[in-house]
Amino acid sequence: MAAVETKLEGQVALVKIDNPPVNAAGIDVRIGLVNAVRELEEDDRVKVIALYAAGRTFVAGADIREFGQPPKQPMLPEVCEILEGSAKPIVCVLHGTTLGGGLEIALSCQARVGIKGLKLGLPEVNLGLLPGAGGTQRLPRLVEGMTALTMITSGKPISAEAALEAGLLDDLQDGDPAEVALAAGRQVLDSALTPRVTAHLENRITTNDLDSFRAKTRGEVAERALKAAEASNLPLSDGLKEERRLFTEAMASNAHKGLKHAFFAERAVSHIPESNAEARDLQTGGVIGGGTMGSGIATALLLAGMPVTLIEMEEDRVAFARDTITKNLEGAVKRGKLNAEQRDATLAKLTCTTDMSALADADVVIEAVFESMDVKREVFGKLDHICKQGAILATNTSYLDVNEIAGVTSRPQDVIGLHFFSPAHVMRLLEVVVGKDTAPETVATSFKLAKKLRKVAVRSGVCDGFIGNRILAHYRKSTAYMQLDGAPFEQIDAALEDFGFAMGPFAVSDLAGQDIGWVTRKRQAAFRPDEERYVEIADRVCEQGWFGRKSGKGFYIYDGKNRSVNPTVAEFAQAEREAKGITARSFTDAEIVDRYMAAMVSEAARVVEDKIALRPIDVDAVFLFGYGFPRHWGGPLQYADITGLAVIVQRIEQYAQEDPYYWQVPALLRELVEAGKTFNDLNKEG
Ligand code: 3H9
Repeated sequence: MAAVETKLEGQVALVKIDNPPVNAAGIDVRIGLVNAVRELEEDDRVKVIALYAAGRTFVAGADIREFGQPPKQPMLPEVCEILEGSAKPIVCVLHGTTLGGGLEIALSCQARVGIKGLKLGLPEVNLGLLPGAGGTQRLPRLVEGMTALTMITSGKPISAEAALEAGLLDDLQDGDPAEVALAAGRQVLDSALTPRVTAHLENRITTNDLDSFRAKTRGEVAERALKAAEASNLPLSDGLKEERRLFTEAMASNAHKGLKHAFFAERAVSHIPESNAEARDLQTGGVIGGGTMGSGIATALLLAGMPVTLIEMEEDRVAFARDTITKNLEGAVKRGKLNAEQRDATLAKLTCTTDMSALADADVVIEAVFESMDVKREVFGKLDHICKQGAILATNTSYLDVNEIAGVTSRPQDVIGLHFFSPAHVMRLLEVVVGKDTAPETVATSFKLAKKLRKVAVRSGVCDGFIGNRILAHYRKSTAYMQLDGAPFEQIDAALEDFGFAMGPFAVSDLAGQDIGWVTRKRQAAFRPDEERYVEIADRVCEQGWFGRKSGKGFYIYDGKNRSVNPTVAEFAQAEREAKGITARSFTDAEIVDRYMAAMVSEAARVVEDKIALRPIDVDAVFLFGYGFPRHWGGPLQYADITGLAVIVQRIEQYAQEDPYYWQVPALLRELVEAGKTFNDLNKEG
């Protein structure tokens, strides 16, 4: 099958792009388009060219997999110039998601017809880039400056209706792309559609537009995109040159490397060994436990259109759960995800009861009760008796042994961990924890469920904390060590927020509630190795009843929306230093980030080494979608690749001079450095 095919219908030449899955403008499409236009220009029978695409969408952009590879001619900017310079008018019919290079192709044609449901956008900034095939120069010649600047710098798509109103589309139709293309070609022949060459139109970005965008545009990526758009004031050929220069600069940036990796991470995680197993159809859901987590999970299932039965122990807890879910759905109305009618219809699908036998017909039951093995064992023993055969029995535990939980049932093949992140109806990550006896069908069904819930599912093996919390438990200690050694906690938070985390680790503890970590530390005390350093500052804080936001005080003091540093924390730190004979020293912000990241990368490498995660990119996805990891770094192991693995090893070895127990170079990291490989090489292998 050729990526581009031509067919004559009288004087209209239909040119079809067919490059599944998303018709990306890879080399075959580019060559095909150039050849088609060249041949049709010579064909006297043809008066109009109508360009469209097969499948679910018109071209969704340049082929991202080609980025970073040696360039293949013709490049997309040249293809666009050839389309724009065509001796015969080209009308382009757009459907699905016409994005990036796809929209740039359309901008270079002489007329554009949309098909209802179409979305159009220039999402290049989401990849750390800017439109690089004339988008920053041609779009402002077709639409008003403010619209063009918004699309170029935000990356957000607009609807077909908005595009029609803005003048980006000449017409909007309903129907099959091939039929609409033929009709559009005939409209051009009949002069019902007037072709225009975008290059001949005036740029519509004004000085005022630029001033207002300069005032609000933040960050290297958007600023670079704005600069390119500004060049549309120049003659088109000069503007295109400036766009190319800035695009090349963006391509070499770390932000692009990280963001491209994040794009692929979201998709790569669905490639699992169980992909070919038959996934069951899940129509109805059950949730046990109506606390924040259970109610959030129930909300997520309801928002995916599933009827849900929620079980709580006491009647007042049942009422609380229903109330929480109602509030969650109200939030969805406020965010524009539901209207009032849909909210009511969704709530009508919820049953809250104390009677566990109501779960008998559920296709999937997710347990979200108190984190205690005894409680979980009891719940799963009951589920084994109540639930129908073939139902998925899932635990939302965040660290307990899924194999032990499965072991109390007569059907461990149907038991799996589905670890949601709070708030469960908002956070995108779902860790799918596969036990030793979990059947491939159960795994495949869980991934299908995640898709229905619009979550990013990542496959994890069984270990304490699975992928995310295991790594978190390790690197979180590095912040306590730095705090004891002299770095004020607010400096640590600020340095990491500056690096790109939405919140520093101490602010996160305050938000989550410090009592949770305190309970865990007490539980672990008996098993803590003698060589391990232990920092007591957080315990002192908890002993005062200062658990964070919910008690008005923690590391910070909270006053409505404002927070200030709790000065007593520094006193606790100093007292512990004096007791342990430690002299406080200062840390630079860069050192704080280096240590924190080295600790995170160490445990992440061990998680890959232990085969808890399938690939390094799975760990990256966990952190991007569940832990607020800065997207422009692409995840902890992509950060390690960008920084250089040898540099990370060298840092760990340097820190190990003061604490050889905590700072150990993982074997995998050392092997990669010795072999001159990166984590991304492992992604390609696996
Ligand atoms: C650009 O255009 C630069 C130009 O300005 C200048 C050039 C000089 N390339 O998301 P899905 C794959 S930058 C290659 O699951 P959906 C994807 O990896 C580009 N592959 O489907 C996945 O593969 P797999 C600007 C691509 O229906 C499969 O297609 N454009 C590309 O949920 C299915 O994808 C963008 O940034 C691509 N461009 O969503 C648009 N796109 O099955 C990026 C997708 O092996 N794409 N794949 O894992 C999207 O936003 C979504 O894919 C889309 C479909 C909305 C189109």
